[in-house]
Amino acid sequence: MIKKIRVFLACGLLLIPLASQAASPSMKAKLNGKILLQVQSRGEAWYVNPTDGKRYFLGSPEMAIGVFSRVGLGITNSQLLKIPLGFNASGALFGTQMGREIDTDGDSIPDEYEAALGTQPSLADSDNDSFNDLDEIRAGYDPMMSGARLPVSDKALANRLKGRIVLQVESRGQAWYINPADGRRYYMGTPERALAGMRFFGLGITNTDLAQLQEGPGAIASSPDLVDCGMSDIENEAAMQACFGPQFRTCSPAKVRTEVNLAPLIEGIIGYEYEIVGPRADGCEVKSRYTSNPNPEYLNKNLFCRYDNRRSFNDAVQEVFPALTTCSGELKPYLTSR
Ligand SMILES: [Ca+2]
Ligand SMILES: [Ca+2]
Repeated sequence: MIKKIRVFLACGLLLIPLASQAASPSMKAKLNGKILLQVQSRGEAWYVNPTDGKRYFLGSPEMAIGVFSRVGLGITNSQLLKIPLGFNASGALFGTQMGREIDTDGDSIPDEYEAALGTQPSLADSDNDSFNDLDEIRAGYDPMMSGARLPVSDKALANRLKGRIVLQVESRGQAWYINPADGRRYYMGTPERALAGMRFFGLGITNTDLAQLQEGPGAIASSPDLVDCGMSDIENEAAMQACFGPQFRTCSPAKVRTEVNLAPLIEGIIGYEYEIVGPRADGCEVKSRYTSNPNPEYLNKNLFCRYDNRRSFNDAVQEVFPALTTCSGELKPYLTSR
């Protein structure tokens, strides 16, 4: 085998593939944060997650929403407002298909989009200042506060998030795509708008180039029957049996929050949330994140772990922490480096 390769090298026959291999790190960097369409196949869409350089299969628009919730970075509403909004060439809000979506107040912002923007779905002029919501947003005014301007754009923040998917954690986790080309945010929180985004932002890619990127894990299935178990002490077996424990045994969608008061050692509260994603070959996948932490760097970052759901949740967690060998996600390096 080695001999064969040497013969090829000597003949210069490998020059072309070698050249493309040598170019691959920069090609990979260029693809970070992009949405790709497999032109030599049936136009399947992929998203290249800039944090790990892996490609994530978007499949259907519904699946795309599930991928976004896996790879997305949580963002507060006040941060989100500092990233300028993207519009269609016509000046309409990106991805809207008026006439095909419910727009109760007829202000050209569909009801669902109003929820993401924080405006009133039943009032075309949410703050009653005689200017309608869309005109205010386009002119840089706050549609919810008469006379107030929208926050000034934070260029550094927008640049840092270029190519990322961000999730409105203070709302319903809606996804926005920060377009690497213009640093603006484009709403992709519904299947219709995810499809519009895949069509608009999708770049054609050959199967050979696509194959150079490692494939990431699949989407998180959206779970309308997610059970919210509220606040519980996860170390207390009796308390856990009320709601989250049985859901974990069967690996059914549920979430639970837990809180630890750090006083009197230091002032502060650690809040942590667990959300069951679904069954995997080697156990039950659970997504978790800090809901409060004195160190803001830990907030809004996800950790995905496989737990042994033949055991109690507390035992399963004890087994996985602190080595986190069955875990991945943005929070992992923060928890394993010290
Ligand atoms: Ca509306
Ligand atoms: Ca108004």
